[in-house]
Amino acid sequence: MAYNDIKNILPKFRFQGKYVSSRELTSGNINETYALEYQDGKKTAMYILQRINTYVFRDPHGVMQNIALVTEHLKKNLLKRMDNAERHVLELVRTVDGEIMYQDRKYGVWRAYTYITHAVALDVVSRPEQMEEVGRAFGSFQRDLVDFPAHMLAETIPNFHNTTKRFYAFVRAVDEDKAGRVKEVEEEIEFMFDHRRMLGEIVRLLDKQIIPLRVTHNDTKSNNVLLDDKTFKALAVIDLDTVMPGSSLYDYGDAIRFGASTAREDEEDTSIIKLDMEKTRAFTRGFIQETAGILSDEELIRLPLGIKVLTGELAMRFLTDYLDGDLYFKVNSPNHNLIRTRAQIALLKNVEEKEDQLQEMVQRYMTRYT
Ligand code: GN1
Ligand code: MG
Repeated sequence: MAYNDIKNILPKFRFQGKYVSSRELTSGNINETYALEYQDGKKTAMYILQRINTYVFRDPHGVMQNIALVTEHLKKNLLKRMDNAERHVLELVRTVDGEIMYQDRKYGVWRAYTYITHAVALDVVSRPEQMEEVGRAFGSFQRDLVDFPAHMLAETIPNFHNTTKRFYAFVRAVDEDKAGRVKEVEEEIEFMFDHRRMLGEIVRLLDKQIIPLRVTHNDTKSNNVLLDDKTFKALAVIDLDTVMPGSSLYDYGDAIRFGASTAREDEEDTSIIKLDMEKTRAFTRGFIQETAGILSDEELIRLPLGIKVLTGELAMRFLTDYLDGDLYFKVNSPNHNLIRTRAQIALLKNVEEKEDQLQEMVQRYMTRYT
């Protein structure tokens, strides 16, 4: 039960009023997340409480310092174009001691936010218009961080999207075969080897400075954006744990991989997994419009590469974790990471078939919007 997991943590934060109820939110793959309701006189106050996964985030204090800096910066830029940024940026709730997180040997590391109400985070994007709003949200996020001093950010997960290093980690997992699963996944392993060169392409472009390093979100799933629950207009970007120096191609590619697929990330029936071109176009419009004047032509023409690399990267990460015995991602069955791997491979195959269409789309929007 949610309450038992968190009852000792609740008094550590500056939540206003009397505790009423809580429920666990289960869509994230890494942290534990709870929605809390408090009654403050006549007002209902809602909060988000999270336990940070310290297997994944080895430096939780670095993560929280990044978030404090980034939210402050976003707020400052948002207030230049709106009177009230309250529903547009996450706001941390401090601990009773005024700290940005609570840490305890027994209970782990916790942080809290005020809950943005009347909002939805979409695990599945059902309409192109919603996908365009998700594109707008990540595009303006990129724009609002363009003047952020990148050297202030801790690298919360070193080499997070470094697919070259991730390939070595994958090869190591195959060699070690810790969970004895290699024999079941020969085909998937071969697929990754066949895609090795493509997987390293963004890393090479960054190394050669053909495309720039920017402050990026790095986890741009549609459910990391809040939309207004009536108008479906973009409100705020959430899940800022991996905001770090990265590439615009990562943010673009990861968002399409997740939100423009015809199926969920863990769909078992791979025959129904395709890239939805209408949603892809919608996201791309929103993203390119918001980043006009910021992204270089070298980046824009390579957005389709972002989709391939990120889809391949996730296939490789899920497969690596499957081989390691499911240490990193939360799983709800012993095969969950394998199902995810196969789904990403199916999606990547379809993206490869649509490369010409994708290239044409980007050219068209570049002429129209930049
Ligand atoms: C994780 O925490 P969540 O569910 O938003 C992961 C992402 C993956 C995603 C796949 C820190 O994101 O990189 O793309 O799962 N986050 C981390 O669903 O590894
Ligand atoms: Mg998330």
